[in-house]
Amino acid sequence: MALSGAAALCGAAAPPPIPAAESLDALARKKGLRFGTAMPAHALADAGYSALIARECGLIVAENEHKWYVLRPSADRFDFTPADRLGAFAREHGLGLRGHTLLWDRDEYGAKWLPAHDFGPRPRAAAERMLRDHIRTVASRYANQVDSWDVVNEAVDPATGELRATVFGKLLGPELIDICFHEAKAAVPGAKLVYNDYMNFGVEEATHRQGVLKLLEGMKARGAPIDALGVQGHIGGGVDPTPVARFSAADQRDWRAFVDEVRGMGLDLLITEFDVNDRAMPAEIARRDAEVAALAKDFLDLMLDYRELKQVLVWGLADRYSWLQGTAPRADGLPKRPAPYDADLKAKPLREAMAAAFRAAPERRTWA
Ligand code: 9MR
Repeated sequence: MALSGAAALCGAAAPPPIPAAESLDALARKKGLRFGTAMPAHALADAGYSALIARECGLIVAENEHKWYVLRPSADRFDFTPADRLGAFAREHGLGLRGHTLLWDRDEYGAKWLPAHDFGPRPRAAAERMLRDHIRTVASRYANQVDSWDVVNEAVDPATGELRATVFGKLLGPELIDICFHEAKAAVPGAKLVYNDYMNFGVEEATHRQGVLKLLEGMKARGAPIDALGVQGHIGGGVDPTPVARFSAADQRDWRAFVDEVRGMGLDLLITEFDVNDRAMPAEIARRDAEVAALAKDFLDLMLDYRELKQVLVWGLADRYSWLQGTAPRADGLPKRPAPYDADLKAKPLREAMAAAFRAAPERRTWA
C-alpha cells in the first residue's frame, strides 16, 4: 500500500489523534480528579502546542507569570499582562487556572529589586504591609478564575528542614507563612490554599520531608487556613544532585509514611509539577522512555491510591517546553525526555503510563 503525503516523507504513519473522551483530563475526571499542565506565556504563540494543551488538559498553571519577578517589575508597580494572556487562553478553551505562587520564598527566584529594597524605619511592619498588599491584589484579581493557589512555595530549606532565611523570612520570622495564608483566605475565601514544595522520596530527602511535616503540623495547630499539600513531583532527581532511576520498596514505604502523616492532618494532596528527569537513564530512546514511564507509573499508582489526591499537573506537556532541558544536563548531552509528549508533540510511553494510572485509580470526591 502506498503511503501518502507527510506519512510517506516521515516513513511512518502519524499516530491517530486521541479522542476527546480519552484525553488525560477525561480519564482523570472519571475518577474525580483533574489533569493539567504548566504553560509559559511564550507557548501561546505555538499553535500546535496550545491545541494539544486544550485537548489533553482540564486546567493550566502559569509556569512563571504569577511570580513576583514577572508581576512586580518594581516595588510600586504591578504588570499583569502575561498572566492575563494565560488567563484569557484558559477561559477561551474552558480550562481551569491554578495560581503559582503568591510567595516563592527564595530570594533568588523573587523580585530582583527585593533584596535591596529599603523598608524604612519600621521594616517589619512595612514588609508585612507589602506582602499582604501583594497577596490581596493578585489573589483578588483572579478571584473568579483561580480555584487553588500555591500560597507559599518552597519555604523549607531541604538541608536543615527549617524555614529559609529570606528577605521576608528574616523580617517576619516564623509568622511569615501564616500571614500569607490568612491574607489569601481573606482575599479569596472560596479558593483552595496550598503549600507547595519539592520534598521527594529517597533517604537523602528525609530532612526535607521532616521539615515540611513540621511546618504543616505547626500551621494546623495554629489554625492557619491550609487545604492541601502540593507535592511538586519532580521525580528521577528533579532538582536534586543525585539522579534517582527507581522507586525502591524502602523508598515507597518511607514516602507512604510521609503522605500518611499529611493525610492524618486532614489535608488534601495535589501533584503540582510532575515530570521525570531522565538524566541518569539510557541514551537509547525506547529504553529511556520505558524507564521514564515505569518510574512514573510506580509513583502515580502510589499517589493515586490516596483519595485525598485531587489534581495531577505536569510541568510541561511536551519535552521541548521542559525546564529540565536547561538544568543539570545529561552526561551524553542528549536532549531530555521528561514529559508525556516528545519535541514533535507525539505521545510517548509516559503518556500511556499516566493514562493507565488514571484508569486504575480509585474514584474520589471531586475537589469542591
Ligand atoms: O519552570 C520554571 C522555569 O521556567 C523558571 O525559569 C524557574 C524560575 O522561575 O522556575 C521554574 O519552575 C519552578 C517552579 O516555579 C517551582 N518548582 C520548581 C520549578 C522548576 O524549577
